[in-house]
Amino acid sequence: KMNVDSPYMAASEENITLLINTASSGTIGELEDDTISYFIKKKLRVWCTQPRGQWELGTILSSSGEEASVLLSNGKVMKVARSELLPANPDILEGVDDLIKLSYLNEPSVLHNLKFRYSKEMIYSKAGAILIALNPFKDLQIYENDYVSGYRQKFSDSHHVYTLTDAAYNDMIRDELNQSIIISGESGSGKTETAKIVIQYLAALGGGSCGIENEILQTNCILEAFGNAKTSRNENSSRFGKLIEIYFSSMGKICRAKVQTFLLEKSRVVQLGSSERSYHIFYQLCAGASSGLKERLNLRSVSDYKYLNQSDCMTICNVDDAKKFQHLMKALDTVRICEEDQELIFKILAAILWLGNISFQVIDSENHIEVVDDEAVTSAALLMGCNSRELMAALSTHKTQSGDATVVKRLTLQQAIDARDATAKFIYSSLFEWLVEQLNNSLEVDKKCTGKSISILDIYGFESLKKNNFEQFCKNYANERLQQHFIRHLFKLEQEDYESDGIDWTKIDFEDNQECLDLFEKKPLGLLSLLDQESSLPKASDLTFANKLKQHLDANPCFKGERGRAFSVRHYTVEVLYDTNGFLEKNRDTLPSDSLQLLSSCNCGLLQFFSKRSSESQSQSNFLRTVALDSQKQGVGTNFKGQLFKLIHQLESTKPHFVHCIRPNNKQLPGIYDEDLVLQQLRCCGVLEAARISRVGYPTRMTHQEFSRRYGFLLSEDYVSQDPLSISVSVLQQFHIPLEMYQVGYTKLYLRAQQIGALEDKRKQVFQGILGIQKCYGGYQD
Ligand code: AD9
Ligand code: MG
Repeated sequence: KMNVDSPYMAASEENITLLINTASSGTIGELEDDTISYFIKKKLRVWCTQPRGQWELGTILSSSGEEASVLLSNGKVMKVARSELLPANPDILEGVDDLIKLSYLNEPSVLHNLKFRYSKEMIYSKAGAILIALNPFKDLQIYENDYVSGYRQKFSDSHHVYTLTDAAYNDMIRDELNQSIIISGESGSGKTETAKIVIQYLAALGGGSCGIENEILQTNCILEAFGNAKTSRNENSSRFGKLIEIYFSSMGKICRAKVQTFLLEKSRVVQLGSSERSYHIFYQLCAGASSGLKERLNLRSVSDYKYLNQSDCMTICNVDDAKKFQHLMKALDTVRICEEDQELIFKILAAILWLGNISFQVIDSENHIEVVDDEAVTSAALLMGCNSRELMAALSTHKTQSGDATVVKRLTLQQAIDARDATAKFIYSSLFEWLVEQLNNSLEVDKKCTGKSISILDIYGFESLKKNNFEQFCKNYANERLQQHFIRHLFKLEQEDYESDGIDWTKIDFEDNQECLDLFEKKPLGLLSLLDQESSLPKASDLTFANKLKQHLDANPCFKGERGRAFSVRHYTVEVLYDTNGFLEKNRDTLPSDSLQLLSSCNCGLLQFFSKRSSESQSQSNFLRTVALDSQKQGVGTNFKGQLFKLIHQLESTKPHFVHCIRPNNKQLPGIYDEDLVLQQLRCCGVLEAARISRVGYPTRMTHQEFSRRYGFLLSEDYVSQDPLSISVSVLQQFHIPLEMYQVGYTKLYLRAQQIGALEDKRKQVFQGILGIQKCYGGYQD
């Protein structure tokens, strides 16, 4: 339906429906310009840009030249430049469940729509292929068992994580293809909760007799205890990325699972920001250990340990750490970690806490130290299974070999503190890795099961803080990589697919982030390579690193050298300012050879194992014996890059389903919708572009063979053609699918949203008629 006044829409003041003609060659810019003329002429509702960048809704009263008088909703009349106006959607579209249904997909309209839905506790919406989830910051009664069965049986078609998970499950069964559910969003936006909801639904769907679904849920509980912590943004913030793969048998039942983790934030073990805590497990252990266990570990309260009491925050409101500890013990039992190993884990945790209490005394003018021989040393040594003299020596001296002689050098205060903290970090991260392995052993219930899988990715979101350092650098790089995966999937692949199949496709501009990825990844002059090069130079410092970046990268449009040790990166989201302070040390991540030797001599089997494995993986280089990174050796950043490449490669062989979580306010409170904050997140994730492409695109694609096989039998009996393409076209014609609702490619049929549903209904009806069955299971099952 076209309107005579505007080529782009069929409009009346009450009801505006369609606007885009896909075959039009007009650009989006031209289109909006014409639309505004139309709005001014018809005196419709518009969004007016306010000086602070926000928008207010108003109605055009009159116009002259480039200005219009607008009646705002607060009764005031304002003169607004034409360029500051954006079309508003008609009332009838208030709160639509999919942003692609909005006639005008501009920022204020999207913001307003989500706000409207949030105020009605409708936290899920779609933006074409993406599910948007707004964190409600309160328990909504929408996840109970009756909801699970309701969504499974499709009694409800409202958007929900359950709908998306159900689709992934059905796609996996139908197409025999691995699926992935990629959950992104900023810290505190609800990624981890969403991942749990996905798993809960899959557990309900694919639960079998072996109880593995419960083990998966308990695995989550254990990972959270060891890998989550209270931060200023989120009381249960994941400080690692995770991918959980859940495998299903041919009967659609869960048969095994696997967890992969990425880049645990080690520094948290030894250093905390204000109002932040270390990993939950430390507080749970101190609060919940039985008196017997406390005695065996010589365990004190949280406030007695420096690693924990350096922050002003030791408890979390409404969280009972002791009770959580009881849950954890049960979870460890469920995943069959034996009591002996549990005791070992707790022993190692207590040893880390006592290590943190070890202090040093300066003994000369050159700041050399000796270890204060107190309860901290004896307790740590006892728990680690070593001699306290040896522990003191490892933390206060550095031994090197010179010919046959051993040269012993005393450490300075800073070196000793670094050695102690490096040891604590190494032990904790090794423990975390080992634990993940144990969990995986337990989740491999049916090793032989080679069925298909659904992978759930819950990875740290993009971060732009006041002060950004190595951790943000790695996280933001990971987000760039994932963003490219997202762009590839939604934009590049779709477009290429349409074009190569010869269908009419109006090109849509989208931003690719390859330039920014190159800034990180190029060899030898990318951020990660330069970081490794600098890490291999013994005399290098964070400042020389910053200077090197400025020297080599200043011409790159995504890079900006800043004053002193700082630099900025223009990410796909926003520009982020990084401080190189600590970059080299964190990238090298060295454990002094003296500490490593000490660990190998401990009579605690786990510590011996950690040190042995570490020496083996480093044995090709002399990495641990020098302060600088061996030139052959990869630093933490490059290693992480390798992990990410593997992850992306793995995801590329799956059909992705995207969830984007949004944090509506910084207060972690229900009912508050901070427009600026939401907008900034929407801009960061490309939701608007994605919605735009889904609207003009054809979300359903089937080869002519697939289509004719599935629907060909619906044709009347006298239809004779055997050619799949002709059969497909005849089916569409027979069921009066409007011409603008599909396109016929060389190999595939492209259908607009909802068309396949109509055909499926027809198919089901015919089946029911033929077979007399009341219910056709699942709709898409053959
Ligand atoms: V981080 O990057 O790991 O710091 P996440 O994982 O994005 O972050 P998380 O899932 O931990 O955020 O959610 C933060 C908090 O929001 C939770 O602890 C809940 O209190 C709250 N939340 C999130 N999603 C929901 C939900 N669907 N229903 C109720 C929720 N509360
Ligand atoms: Mg999380």
